[in-house]
Amino acid sequence: MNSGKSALITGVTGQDGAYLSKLLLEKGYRVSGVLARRSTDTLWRLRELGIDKDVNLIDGDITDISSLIRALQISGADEVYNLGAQSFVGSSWQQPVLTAQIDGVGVVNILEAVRIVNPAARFYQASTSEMFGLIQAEMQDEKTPFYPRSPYGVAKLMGHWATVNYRESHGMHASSGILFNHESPLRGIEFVTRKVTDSVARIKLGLASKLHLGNIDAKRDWGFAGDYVEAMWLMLQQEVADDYVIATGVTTTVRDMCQIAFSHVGLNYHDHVVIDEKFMRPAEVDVLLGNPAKAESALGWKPKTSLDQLISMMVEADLRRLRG
Ligand code: GDR
Repeated sequence: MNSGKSALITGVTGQDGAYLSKLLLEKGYRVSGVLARRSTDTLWRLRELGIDKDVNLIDGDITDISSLIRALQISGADEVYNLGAQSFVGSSWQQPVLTAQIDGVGVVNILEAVRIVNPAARFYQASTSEMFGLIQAEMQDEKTPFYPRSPYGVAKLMGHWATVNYRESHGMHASSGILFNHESPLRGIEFVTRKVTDSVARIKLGLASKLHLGNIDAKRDWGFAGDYVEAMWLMLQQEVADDYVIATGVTTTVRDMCQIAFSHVGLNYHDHVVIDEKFMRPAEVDVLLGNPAKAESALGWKPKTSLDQLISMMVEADLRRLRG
């Protein structure tokens, strides 16, 4: 089934890029991805989903506008999904300028490239609940004021407002998805859920005994990345571009998430988790809880996967990988 549509994804080798590529391929899109050659085995996620041969990879980088213009010309994209980012909050204190260049100025680069090459293309920006940071309302929605708490959150806020501004200044179909934490078996190992599920599998198999974590009292609204990429696509199918919070409406401490993961294999997290100052952040986002009501009423989108199901899926995948 060929939809005749073409999509370009930055960050195509990341967790969301891989799931979104799969979704769009299933919908009959031609899918191209901007491949930033920064790291080694960058294609493992596309390989795990069995689509590494189906995505057209174009060398480029979000910090290089000329490469984005070229990628837009080659792909002939009608839909552009900007998922490329320095996405680890913790690293943003060590690399604040690079984070600003990729997550802030990079968004202006791609918006400008779209405006020059094909201003009628629809644009999605990966915004984040980290923009709420020090929360200004118990439950955060599209109207909640922002208060970022990390160089990452600050840079993402620039990208968010740039997206709104291109919509309002140039009439572009540019939408910003304010996604709360979303996880999967394809999550990078540096993020807390995957760090926990990988450790749980290692401990269960006798390959490790301790898990060092930072602030386990932090609370997050965790959903499944596979559900969240559907919301991205839905945003670009609307007649009018807009901004949407994508979340589950449930918040859980890192501690309780650990408990779910360890108990899935019959272990007690108390016996294995060690608190390590090294993983504490200079400024923390203590609690996030999103209200996805607008996404439900306007997009017909609802999360389908509970945290229990998500963590079980991740622990099982890590057990399989380590056994294999
Ligand atoms: P986050 O995700 O910063 O919310 O951003 P992460 O999983 O890194 O942290 C979640 C919370 O867990 C606490 N924590 C630890 N975190 C990590 N990574 N490692 C630890 O050992 C650890 N111990 C405790 C953190 O302090 C934090 O409170 C993610 C990223 O994917 C962003 O790119 C995205 O924008 C947001 O989610 C939505």
